Amino acid sequence: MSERSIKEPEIFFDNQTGQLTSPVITVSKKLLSGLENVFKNEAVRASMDQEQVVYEVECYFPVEEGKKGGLFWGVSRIYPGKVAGEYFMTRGHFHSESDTAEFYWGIAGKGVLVCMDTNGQSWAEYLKPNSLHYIAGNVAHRVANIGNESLIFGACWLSDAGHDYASIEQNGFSVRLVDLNGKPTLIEAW
Ligand code: PAN
Ligand code: ZN
Repeated sequence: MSERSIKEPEIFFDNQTGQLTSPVITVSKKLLSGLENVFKNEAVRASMDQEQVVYEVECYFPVEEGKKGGLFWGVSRIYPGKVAGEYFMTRGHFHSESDTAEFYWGIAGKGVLVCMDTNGQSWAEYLKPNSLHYIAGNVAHRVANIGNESLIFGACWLSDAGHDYASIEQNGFSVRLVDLNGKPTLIEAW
């Protein structure tokens, strides 16, 4: 009988803190300077500290982008803050490859996931620790932090999904999430 070795894992994910530990992580940071025209009040965004980090994403890409059949994994952290009453949020996107779905799940903090289909119909749901969200293909998705602490959520998507930011840059979402008298409120944007 020959003995085979059992490998130690190289990648760790802490479900409580969102800490991803891997020899191969890709980190991207979005500063306020990189979010031109994302918030309704562009003048206020432009007048704020442009070096402020709004959100960052740590990703594990086990295969090259565009490869069919692979999976990507990421953890996003949105810092608390607002631009003229509108909560700090991700840019949001459709996937470039039509009909590629994604899972999001809440890890820490309080947020709202805003979705929009290709007809401009929007809906939103709270994203909180342990909540699980299936985002169907052809549905644009964005997350806003409605709390006073960092909002952390995980994501898993197909390696050939790609990101289409252009449609959202041109038209935005049909709803916006704003603080109205201390309450997160979804309002029509179009
Ligand atoms: C997520 C998002 C991440 C950042 O990993 O890419 O939360 O949001 P934006 O990409 O809209 O800036 C995901 O949805 N991947 O497909
Ligand atoms: Zn996505």
